[in-house]
Amino acid sequence: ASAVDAPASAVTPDMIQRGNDIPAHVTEMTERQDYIRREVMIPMRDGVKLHTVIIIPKNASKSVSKKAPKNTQGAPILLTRTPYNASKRASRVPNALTMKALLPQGDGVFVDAGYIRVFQDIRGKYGSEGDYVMTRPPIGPLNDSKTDDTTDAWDTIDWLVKNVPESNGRVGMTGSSYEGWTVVMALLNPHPALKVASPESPMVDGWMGDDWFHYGAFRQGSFDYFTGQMSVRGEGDGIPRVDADDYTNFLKAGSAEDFAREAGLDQFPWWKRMLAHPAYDAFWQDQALDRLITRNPAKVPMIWEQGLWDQEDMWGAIHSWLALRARHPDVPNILVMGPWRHSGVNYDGSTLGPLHFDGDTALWYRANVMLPFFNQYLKPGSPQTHFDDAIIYNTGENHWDHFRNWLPACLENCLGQGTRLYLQRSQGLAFSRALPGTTSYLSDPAHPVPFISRPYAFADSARWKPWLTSDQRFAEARPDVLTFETDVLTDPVRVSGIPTADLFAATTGTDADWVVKVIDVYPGIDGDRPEMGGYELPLSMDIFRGRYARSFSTPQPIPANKVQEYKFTLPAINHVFQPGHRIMVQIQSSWFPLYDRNPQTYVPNIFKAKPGDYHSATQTIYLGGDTASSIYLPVVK
Ligand code: PG9
Repeated sequence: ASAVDAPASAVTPDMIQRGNDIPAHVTEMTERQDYIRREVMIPMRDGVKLHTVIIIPKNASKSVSKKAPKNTQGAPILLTRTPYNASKRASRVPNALTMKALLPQGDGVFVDAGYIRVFQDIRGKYGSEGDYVMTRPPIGPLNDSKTDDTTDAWDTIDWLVKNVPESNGRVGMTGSSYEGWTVVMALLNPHPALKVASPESPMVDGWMGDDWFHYGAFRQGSFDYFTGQMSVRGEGDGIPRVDADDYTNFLKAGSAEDFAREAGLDQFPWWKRMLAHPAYDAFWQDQALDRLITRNPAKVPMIWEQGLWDQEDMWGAIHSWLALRARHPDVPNILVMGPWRHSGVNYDGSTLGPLHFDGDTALWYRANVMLPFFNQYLKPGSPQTHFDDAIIYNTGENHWDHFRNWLPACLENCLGQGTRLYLQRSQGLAFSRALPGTTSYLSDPAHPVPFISRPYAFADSARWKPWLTSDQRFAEARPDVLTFETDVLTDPVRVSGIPTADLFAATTGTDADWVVKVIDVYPGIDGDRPEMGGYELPLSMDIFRGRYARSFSTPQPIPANKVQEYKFTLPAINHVFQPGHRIMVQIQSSWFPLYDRNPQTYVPNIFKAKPGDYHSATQTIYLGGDTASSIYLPVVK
């Protein structure tokens, strides 16, 4: 008999499909998880509600027992306020069984220590209500509303300590980059329950050296960030490209504004504000948090953290730490710099690019510094910590250094501290004063120097993250990059601090960019790691837009063919150049497409430079005599 012939079987009552297939309560799925997840909308003082995800270890609720001694009741809260999707931040492995798998790698030590973890979407992003303003300035001249991320942090902490019964009423804040910025904002007027904070690579001054500009040179990778962040409340897309190589895409477009216009960025109020403020005017000064944090310093103990190869926010942590220490030495204030890329503190810190470190340096820091420091203020009865005020990885000897009074000379300004390493004739570099002379190169904006070997796309995060460690031999090979190097070192040269570039230079143009790099050149042959033979490892590099040599707020044309001094600090280093290595300095006038091209003819606003404004210029670096170009290296005797 075929199936068609099969006699119909009788319908029994259990086969009837009625009612709701979604049960009123489902408990089984979460029963095996070792945490409880709550999603709440926390009301702010103006009625706007912010979406907040609270992850509570199940044993935290058990600790809230009447029988437990009072000071052990409840768990502390670790809070991160984010523009990057609180739900996603709190679900590394979606629906994980364990809180450790659920939360980001960096949270592991806090999970083990029984913390409650909270992620909140900032105003206007993802699940939160309200309007979004890019790194919304504090209430004041640039923000005439009654709320900012200081009040939002306050209201959130107030709600959490009153409405999370498993909490012990104590809150710590952490977060990297934009999330680090939210920590600094909370510190401008902290809620009394905020007991400790760690701004990690915080975005602090977008003009001087964090995400948007470095000393006035604009970072063009920002454009994809703008569309990603501001085209929708959730996650937007980057900008579509014509070519696989962003060198080609940006060169063909023209000025940064030309690229932005083609990409439709005119629609974004934030870009319009930026376009109108290329110089360090009140728009940037009044939102630079390293200036604001000293006005009303929180007494909250804090650890400022950043990477030694932090490709996004190199400025914020160290400058805030320095400013606070100078004006308010009584505020507990530690600086930690590890051998990390941007936000690398929260991942595996065993390697970066070609470099191998002494174990997982990031985990070491989280477990041995950050957690005990947070415990001290958040878990009553925890041991007191006794950390030095600067804990900096030594990238030449591969270990941590602990300093009691790091950068003593930097209380007001680090400019010009250290031993002068002079640029010499015939590409030499030495601590002795150079013979007078000059050396020149032709800088052509039609053929700018790439910042990384081509082809490169900003979307390629695997290359972006470690790019500050990339071998500089590709640049040395170009005729428009000047290279100076010492003899092979016979003794170690220990450096610790903030180098200063001090160039005496002339240009045939009326504006110019100056890129200066301090590089460790490895011995030519490395038997153990052949790929490191002759490697040119950058330790400290930056770019300076020449029009700002006299004033950051009021740019001026450079007088053509006249020698001028350009003096600016470079990112901090803590390194030993080993015997057999050489110290190298490279100088060039473009770093493309990371930084927009300087037309080399003075125009009021470089964003608006026209094709006819871009001209080749001969750049001449002066050596020796009264105009001896040098690098101030923070050499430790
Ligand atoms: N560096 C990123 C950023 C911070 C603040 C503003 C814009 C970008 C970040 O990693 O969050």
